Amino acid sequence: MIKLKADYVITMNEKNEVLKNAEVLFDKKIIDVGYNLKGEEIYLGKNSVLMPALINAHTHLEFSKNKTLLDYGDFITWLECVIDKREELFISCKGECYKNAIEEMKKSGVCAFGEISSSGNDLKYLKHSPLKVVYFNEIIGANPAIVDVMYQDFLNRFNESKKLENEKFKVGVSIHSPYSVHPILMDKVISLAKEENLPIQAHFMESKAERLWLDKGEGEFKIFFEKHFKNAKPLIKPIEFLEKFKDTNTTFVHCVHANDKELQKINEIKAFIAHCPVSNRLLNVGKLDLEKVKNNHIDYSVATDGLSSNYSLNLFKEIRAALLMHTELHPKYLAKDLLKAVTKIAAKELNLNNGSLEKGKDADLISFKLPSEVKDIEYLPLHIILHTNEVEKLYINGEEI
Ligand code: MCF
Ligand code: FE
Repeated sequence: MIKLKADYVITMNEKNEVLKNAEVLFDKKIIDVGYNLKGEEIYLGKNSVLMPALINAHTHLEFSKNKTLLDYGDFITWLECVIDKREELFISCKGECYKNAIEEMKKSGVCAFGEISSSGNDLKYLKHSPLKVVYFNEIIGANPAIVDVMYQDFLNRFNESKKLENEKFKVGVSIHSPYSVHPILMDKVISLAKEENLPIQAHFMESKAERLWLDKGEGEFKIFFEKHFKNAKPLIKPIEFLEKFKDTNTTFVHCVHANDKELQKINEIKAFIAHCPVSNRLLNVGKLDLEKVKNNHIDYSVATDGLSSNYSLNLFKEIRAALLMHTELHPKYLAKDLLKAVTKIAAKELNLNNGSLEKGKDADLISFKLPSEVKDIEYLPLHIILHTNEVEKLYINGEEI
């Protein structure tokens, strides 16, 4: 059993309590949070913060070798570039490359991440990850002629990953997007997820081009599809796409160009949004309307996406980018939401039993120090986001990593 004491304890409990000079008692699970708990305490020091460890809900570690290879600034140009360089990037990302990616997340206090796997190449490198992994096997393929082949390939990867499930490695499924997956494949994969109660992720309404293509069959995607496939037509209406995920645990990634009806639908089916602000900026697709997301009562996480569309996997840097980008929101309140986004909400998206310091939750926690005292506790989240890049301690299932 370990008892830690910190100047500030952020619980993320139902009441969203922040406790001053409080203690957290845990073994593999959180046993208690409060004052005068039993056992010998470790005091974390002046201006110390203890909080749930962070969760990076959406990444693509397969692309971790990318630094300067891909073209940023326009979504379709980036996509063409990814198609072109995908193999090269995958082949060159081996042990050290995955290790570095995980290390960067770990240093920033990440205890768990959602990995979108399109090839299965990453499996052997992630099965012994020191961080918890939710491994989303991705399905992609819009051509009806190869639906069966694509599904079989998906199933093979899925079954391989299933064999490795344990306390720290869980499996999910990912439907790449409404423009790139045939509805037959969507249905097959969603029904599998329902049977096995698996979390789902899907990229949705990331670019203006996607909006135009799905609404009208026009725009840059028309040119893109004419180049790659013959007679391509949009395969599904965005609302129909969303409806397919009713009664599942689904996270829609990006949603920058989702309209009011779609946001209402996302709320109605109790789905989540994963917000990737740096990725959105670099691919120059616009900015998620967080005010609308909030007004529609949708819970959102913040994630880095992969190094395919980011320069870093540090999750503190990512939420700082969000804080600076969303100028329409008061920084004090936005900061509060952002900390919740990378802990409690991300845990829900990934079906994990962590993300808050409450009795019975997994003991996944981080500690670090602020440069000086925060008098008004209302400003604590803001100062944490402004002043933290790396953490001092990271515990996963009660073990210091
Ligand atoms: O989230 C970003 C941008 N939107 C879509 N896809 C990806 C992102 N980063 C990597 N990807 C992957 C995706 O999973 O790129 C491929 C898919 O495997 C695009 S389609 C060749
Ligand atoms: Fe992504």
